[in-house]
Amino acid sequence: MKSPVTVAVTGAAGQIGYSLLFRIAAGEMLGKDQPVKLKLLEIPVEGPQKAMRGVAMELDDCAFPLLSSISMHDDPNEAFGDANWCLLVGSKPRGPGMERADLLKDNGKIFIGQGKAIDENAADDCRVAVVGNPCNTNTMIAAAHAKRLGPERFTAMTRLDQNRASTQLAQKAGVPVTDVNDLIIYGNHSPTMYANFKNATIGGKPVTDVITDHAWLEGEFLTKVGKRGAAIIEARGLSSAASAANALIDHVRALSTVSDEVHSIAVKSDGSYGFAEGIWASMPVKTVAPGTYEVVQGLPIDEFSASKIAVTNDELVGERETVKEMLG
Ligand code: NAX
Repeated sequence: MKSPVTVAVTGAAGQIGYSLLFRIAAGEMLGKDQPVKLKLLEIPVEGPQKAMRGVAMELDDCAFPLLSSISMHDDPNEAFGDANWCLLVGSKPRGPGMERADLLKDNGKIFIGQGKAIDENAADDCRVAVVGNPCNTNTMIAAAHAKRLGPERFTAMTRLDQNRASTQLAQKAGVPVTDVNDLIIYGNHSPTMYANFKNATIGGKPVTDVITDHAWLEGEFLTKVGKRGAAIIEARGLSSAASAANALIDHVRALSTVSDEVHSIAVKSDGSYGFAEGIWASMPVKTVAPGTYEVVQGLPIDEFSASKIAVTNDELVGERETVKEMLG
């Protein structure tokens, strides 16, 4: 039996947490032979703390063979202690009438504290994946407050956008989603993201050869993917939860598994693909060692793609400007 991997999850009483924790405990994220210790974090308020205790009771009631232990916390320093993976799901939702800038600043404060707590307490090999929005910029803030762990350990999730876009292409082409490859999200996890269909393939052929309605690709497809989160809220009355949890499972599994598969992760930009250096932007990455990625270089970017990347880059640069006093 392998020794357990410690996974800390914030926002454990939230709706993504409720879809995520059971799948981690069932071995779907780190493997069916990999025991896990779960460390759950919630805000120090009785309602969420009580709800978290309920989730832990249900985890107990599943008798998962791979779940070695569960602990519950209201202090990030304890929750992140010895963690090999920190999954930062919890953050404050945008309230009615709240400006995006206020959300950035409010949530930024959470990620200053969590970045420091991870850096001071987590295991040496710790990897961090951020889901809580605005996730790209929250990741930048957390990484800015980590001195021991390098910025390459901090990633933000755009896998849900990749999964959404791949399915839209498959449905339009009338093929199974497994026929769609190399669909990569560029930029921010926001409606400005660019789902780069130009380099993607369907059944090994360029998407633009299979789907000849190019106006749909350049228009409705991109808008649909960018606004899918809002469409889910409209339909369900709640934001995406099971699909977000599923995407985080995919994100961590892809990042833990060495392969030639190219996947979308928001990472610290080194200037590749026209992104400003130092922002966290989604790009094509390949996993070269467990937990370690490389940005895939040299993929062709035509004028249309460059113009889309410029828009999402500008938004990310603007977000960095809004939170600049939080970057240490
Ligand atoms: P919920 O509001 O259901 O749950 C969030 C939980 O986080 C709450 O229980 C809250 O008490 C807790 N929390 C807040 N601040 C915390 C802190 N400082 N430490 C620990 N816990 C804290 O939201 P849920 O639907 O689970 O969504 C969580 C986050 O994911 C939101 O920010 C949401 O915007 C974001 N999303 C990101 C997606 C992505 O693709 N990157 C897609 C889905 C989702 O919208």
